[in-house]
Amino acid sequence: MFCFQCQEAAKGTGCTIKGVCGKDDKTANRMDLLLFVTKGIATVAALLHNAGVETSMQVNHFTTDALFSTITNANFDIESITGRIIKGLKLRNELIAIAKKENITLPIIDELVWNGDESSLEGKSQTVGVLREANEDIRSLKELTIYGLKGMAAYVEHAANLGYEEPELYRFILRALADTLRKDLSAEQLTALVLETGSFGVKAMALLDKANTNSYGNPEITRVNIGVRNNPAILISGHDLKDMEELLAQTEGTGVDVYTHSEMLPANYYPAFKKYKHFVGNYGNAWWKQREEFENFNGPILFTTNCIVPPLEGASYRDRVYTTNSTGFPGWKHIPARGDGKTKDFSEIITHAKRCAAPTEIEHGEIIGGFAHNQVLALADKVVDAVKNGAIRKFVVMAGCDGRMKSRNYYTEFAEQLPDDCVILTAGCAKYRYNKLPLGDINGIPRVLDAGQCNDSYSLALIAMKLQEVFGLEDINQLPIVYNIAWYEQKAVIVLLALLSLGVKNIHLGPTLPAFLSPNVAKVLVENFGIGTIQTPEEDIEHLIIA
Ligand code: FSO
Ligand code: SF4
Repeated sequence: MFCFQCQEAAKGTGCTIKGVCGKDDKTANRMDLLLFVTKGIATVAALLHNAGVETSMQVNHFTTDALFSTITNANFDIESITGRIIKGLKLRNELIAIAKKENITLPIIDELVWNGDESSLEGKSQTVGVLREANEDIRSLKELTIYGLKGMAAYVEHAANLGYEEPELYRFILRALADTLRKDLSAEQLTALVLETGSFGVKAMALLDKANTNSYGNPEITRVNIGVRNNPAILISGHDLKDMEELLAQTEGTGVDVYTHSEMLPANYYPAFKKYKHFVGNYGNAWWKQREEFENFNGPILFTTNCIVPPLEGASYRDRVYTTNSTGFPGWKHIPARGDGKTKDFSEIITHAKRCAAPTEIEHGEIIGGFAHNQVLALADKVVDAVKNGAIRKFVVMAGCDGRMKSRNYYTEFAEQLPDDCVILTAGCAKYRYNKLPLGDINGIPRVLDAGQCNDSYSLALIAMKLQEVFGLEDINQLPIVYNIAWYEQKAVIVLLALLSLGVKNIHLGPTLPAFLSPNVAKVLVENFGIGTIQTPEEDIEHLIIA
């Protein structure tokens, strides 16, 4: 195996024996093979599209699901990855048959020729990894594109689950994926593809924002309970709001409470979910603390997306975790997709919850959030006044992910040491590093404004654009906003590429730069976009805020 897609890549270069995330080598290779098959599908689909031939929704959905299921910490279940490969080969062959009928000449590439049966999957999977591309700069640009596409696929899938789909997004994903197989693209052309991926990332986040807010209302200022009640309960993790809605509806009146976990915390901010009296609040922290927190939760846990941490051998919660969508874990029960026009069936989890004790309290109190674009813009006058009269010196965008590396204490220390006249704008699970600190407010504006999930970084970009307009600035970089972003997995990659495509410069990225950036590609990002990494909190505050 060779995998270097996330921030935890072993030794800062890549995992080769077993993933730091817990992914074993066979599963990692099998994921490479799934991407190999998916790239074949994308190649034929893109050629069909060029010839004006439509492809089915099945192609779109297969592709986004394949990309999503290979995101870090989403799926550890080799069987479910294998099932996707077999389904993918069938789909690819159907597309090839259509292309032949249309007299479209297909390239002679392994991705379209190989037709392995199940016995050959393992051998083949060892030969199709990212190191197949020998040129490290070309590899870097292609993988940067693919990781951006994985993040985008996640957002597109969530929007689709709410009934919001845009053909141009699917077409782009397929075309870009096909382009990563081409041998004739130069480094310059691939750099352009990376940036184009970022601009489609903006569109994907905008679509998901529309899907979420049209379905559930605009997030609003909310005090979220982090304590517990005495009823048995279900903990829902991940990002999928459609699952959240259906779980709340199906648990209503059953005596089973619902709590959010990690990236699902922002579900508390949506008006449509507030009507449920059994929706208690949020339990626990960012994804990487789940081993301890799940022990204490006592009831069943539902993963709607990443981040899963493989449980320890003797973990008491092993038999009370459920997955759905692109997630999977060997031995855990998987809740099947909803049939057309039907809801998912969560009855087994609800019955399971009734057998369990109520959660053990691990924290008490409230946290505040709900500062997505609509809410912040409703406070725009107050915010603009505070900037004009000097009460707010700077905004620091600290969106992104949290992770288990010790070096991430930096973000807590940075937040603690930030001068009192600075406000943190956040989104994603990065917030758990500082959202429970007593950072106070500035004239009633909390010093940590949480917009929501990582995809709600879109809100932060909208807020910046609005402020640019209000202050009459020509360039978004003239705003008193600095960017100190923490990344972990591929959804943060699409957020980063989206910000770059919007013209945001001088983003600081930590705790380390991606292993998949070759020195030359990193140099291009530094020279053209001023991308930097982090130093100490003291040095960075001096450099970003004070200087
Ligand atoms: Fe976190 Fe995991 Fe949102 Fe990611 S829970 S790390 S960027 O999946 O998705 O912030
Ligand atoms: Fe390693 Fe990250 Fe890949 Fe897991 S996802 S194998 S930790 S690089």
